[in-house]
Amino acid sequence: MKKLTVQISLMLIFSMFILPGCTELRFKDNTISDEQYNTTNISIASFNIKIFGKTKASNDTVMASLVEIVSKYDIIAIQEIKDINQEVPYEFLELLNNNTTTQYQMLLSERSGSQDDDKSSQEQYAILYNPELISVIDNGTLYNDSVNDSFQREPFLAHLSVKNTTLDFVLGVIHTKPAAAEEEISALIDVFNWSTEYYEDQDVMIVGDYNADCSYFDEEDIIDLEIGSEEFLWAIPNEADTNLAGSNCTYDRMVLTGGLKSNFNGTWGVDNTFSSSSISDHWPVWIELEIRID
Ligand SMILES: [Ca+2]
Ligand SMILES: [Ca+2]
Ligand SMILES: [Ca+2]
Ligand SMILES: [Ca+2]
Repeated sequence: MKKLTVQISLMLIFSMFILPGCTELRFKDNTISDEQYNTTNISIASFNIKIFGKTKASNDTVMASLVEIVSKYDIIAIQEIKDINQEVPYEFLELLNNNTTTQYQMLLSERSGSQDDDKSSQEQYAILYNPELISVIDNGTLYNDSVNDSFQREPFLAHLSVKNTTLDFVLGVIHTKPAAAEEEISALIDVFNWSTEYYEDQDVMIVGDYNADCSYFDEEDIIDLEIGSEEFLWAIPNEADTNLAGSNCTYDRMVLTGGLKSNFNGTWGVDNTFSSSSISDHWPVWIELEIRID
């Protein structure tokens, strides 16, 4: 025991003297590992485009801004599509692809809010993605909320894979009811559990407008939730301001579990490059995943 202590002490003293050398060695190690394991980065965003319906779609200035914003990302999950005829998402996709080199593809949900008491506030979710980087394993489905009726707008979930890598994962998107944010955020654990089972994949991320702050939710309570445990990574931290209003509210979140936690390279952001509330009352939030190439 004593011998070990002496050895450790000597190692500590020794390492103090060689510290500058160590830094250089570590740099060399990193260079070698970069050569051995090439990685690719993808960006994933979530955007509540406030009341995205016919009126907004007829505003050319707003639509041009939306094209510019959305085209920054490899994958973007959109909430609050409100068009009873379900035409707006297709119109937007066409406009997007007419104005960008990336030819995005879209996964579109049914109108969410299937239970009778939810039908007054139905919305569609859309996942736009760059098919050069992403392939679709499952086109997606609304979470079956008929048993517990936990959600006003049940989440939409799709199974995706990142091309040239071994990563496949479930991407879910939710827009919670503000007045029930606490109950709905808490119930997301059921959606995570269902997803891992249904898609046979531990790697699940649920993004969206959680309404997870300010008057709707006390973000200090996250730690008390099952999805606040160490199994889950809340990539958009409590200090992030995701609403255009003067208040500092972290409504929009991206919560990751499984292997995705180690794919998240720590880079996240709030795209607060616009200040016009005619675009939305939310800014997009985004993260970067770093994935080893096969
Ligand atoms: Ca429901
Ligand atoms: Ca997986
Ligand atoms: Ca906050
Ligand atoms: Ca704000």
